[in-house]
Amino acid sequence: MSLEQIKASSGLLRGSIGEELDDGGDQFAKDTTQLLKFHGIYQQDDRDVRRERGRLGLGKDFSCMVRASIPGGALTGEQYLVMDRLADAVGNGTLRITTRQGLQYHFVRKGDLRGLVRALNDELVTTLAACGDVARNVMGCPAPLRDRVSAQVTASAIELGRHLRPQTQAYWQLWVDGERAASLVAEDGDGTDEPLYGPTYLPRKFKVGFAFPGDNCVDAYTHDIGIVPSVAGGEVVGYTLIVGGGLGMSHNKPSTYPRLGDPVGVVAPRDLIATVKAVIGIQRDHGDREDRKHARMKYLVAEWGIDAFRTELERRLGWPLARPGPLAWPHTSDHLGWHGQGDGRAFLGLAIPSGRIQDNGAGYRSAIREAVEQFGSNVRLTPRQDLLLTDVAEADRSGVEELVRAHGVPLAERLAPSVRAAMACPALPTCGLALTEAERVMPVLIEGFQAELEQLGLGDEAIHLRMAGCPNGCSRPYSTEIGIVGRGKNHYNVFLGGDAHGTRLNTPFADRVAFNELLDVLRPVLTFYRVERLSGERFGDFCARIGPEVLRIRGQEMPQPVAG
Ligand code: SRM
Ligand code: SF4
Repeated sequence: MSLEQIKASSGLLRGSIGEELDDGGDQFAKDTTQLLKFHGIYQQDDRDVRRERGRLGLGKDFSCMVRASIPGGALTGEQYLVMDRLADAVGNGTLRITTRQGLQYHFVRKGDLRGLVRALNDELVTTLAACGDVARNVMGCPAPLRDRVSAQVTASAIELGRHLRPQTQAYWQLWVDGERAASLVAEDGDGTDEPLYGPTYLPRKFKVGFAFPGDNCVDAYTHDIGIVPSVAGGEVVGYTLIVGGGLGMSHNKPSTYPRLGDPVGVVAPRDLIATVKAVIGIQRDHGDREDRKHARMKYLVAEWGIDAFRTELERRLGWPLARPGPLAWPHTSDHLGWHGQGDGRAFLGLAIPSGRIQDNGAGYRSAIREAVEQFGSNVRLTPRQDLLLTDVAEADRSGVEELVRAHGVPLAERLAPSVRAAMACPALPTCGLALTEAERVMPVLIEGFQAELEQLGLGDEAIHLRMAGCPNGCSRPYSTEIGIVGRGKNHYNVFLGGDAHGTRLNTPFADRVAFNELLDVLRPVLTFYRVERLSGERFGDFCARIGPEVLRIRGQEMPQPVAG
């Protein structure tokens, strides 16, 4: 069956999930795995042991990745502690912060799924629509500032997320014994149909994120809909909608490509939800349902052009959209370190390597858990896979710092800027699409990269590097200064020239570079940059100004530093 047929015949995402949960086996049928995604669950297998098990005539070692959808990445301390405890009960003892402010459990056995999803729902944390052909977790700038604008942006992200959630009863019946958690009851229906999505949901995944005015930490141009508030008199007076972003592509398939969205119009706060739904309606009705490699809304926007897209949107809305003005991003922030919240309390942003919360070397898991337990902090997850301990009383600052240090967790100011900016996707051994490693080799890569920078006298420069195990781009490697993208076993393509504010895509620079030659490829360009950059020019801007051809030739002409 095609995925469209699977969705259509599933009875609003029910299929045979219930029967298969009870069948005592270790895996789900192929069609069921497609439906499970809408419930936040991916069937995977441990790729580290695939070959050996095959040699022994054993089947794959199946388990599941379970993704919680957390609007704006905001969790109460109590919710976080339950999620932390569950990581001991199921999976591999880690929690993985995602690039969309979700939290993932890996290696969850089929028999543990019901207990895990129910326990999350007991804490009002849902996995519904964390994956699948629906609007996913609505992102939002995580800084917990207590001014009116921040409060409006966070509240809008949460409210919009509720309106976009699927209405199906299947989720509640399968996982939560038919009872719908009170705060999660969807806004727009009774659960017996899908007024927004229809029975076949969307042609493909759909992503929405709210930036904070002037701060593009959510990478607003990479979403199907990026939402940028405009502020006057200390409050949000409108939202610019950017439509048609998306990063996934396939090597050797030029018809697939990363794309940054285009601003389509400005709407008043009261019209935001209707307008977002109207955009989703366009993708639902016109998105490609034949070819999943061509099904994201970015292709619709690219092929229609933004003017035709706006015309259709205005037709559906019945009113003209105000034209967008220029957007400025003066201070895109990683939100790490100490910051005041504006309410007499403070938050501490901790850099979590590749978002993996674990006790391995440094005690990230213990430090965060104990800080929440002892100081009553709440938690925010950031779009860069980091974590903020929020609502810390001024008097507790030194206590929190001591605790974090005692677990060997470095404070952000002790990390080099490039190290704290680095991101990698999970890749091997869990991701079924990975062509090669990412998260597991990032520590070696970023340490070597930082050593190169220091040798060149660039150690204090914030040069943003993101790595992905395949071209799907889950760590958003194309909207940053250096993208390292899996090409094949142990080989990567290198992209250069994006900017640190996510407003420009990078472009291909080198193909099929072996992992241990990546620094050899970057070193000449970094040397060229050191010698010829303009005053204050960032690395990505330099690479974009010079262009890949000249970078390649001139980089090779540069005298290289002598080791030692
Ligand atoms: Fe992703 C598929 C992990 C953010 C583009 N992504 C996957 C799967 C589920 C693999 C699969 O389909 O079998 C990965 C699971 C790996 C694992 O073991 O955990 C996976 N994606 C992730 C996460 C966990 C990466 C991370 O380092 O945090 C992120 C989860 C976010 C969340 O909480 O929802 C994640 N994925 C992204 C992003 C970034 C973003 O959304 O800001 C992108 C690029 C933006 C975009 O969507 O265009 C992204 N993931 C993809 C794609 C390519 C989509 C496309 O349009 O071509 C796939 C493959 C697919 O959908 O067919 C994919
Ligand atoms: Fe998997 Fe590729 Fe996404 Fe990495 S970028 S998590 S390898 S799909």
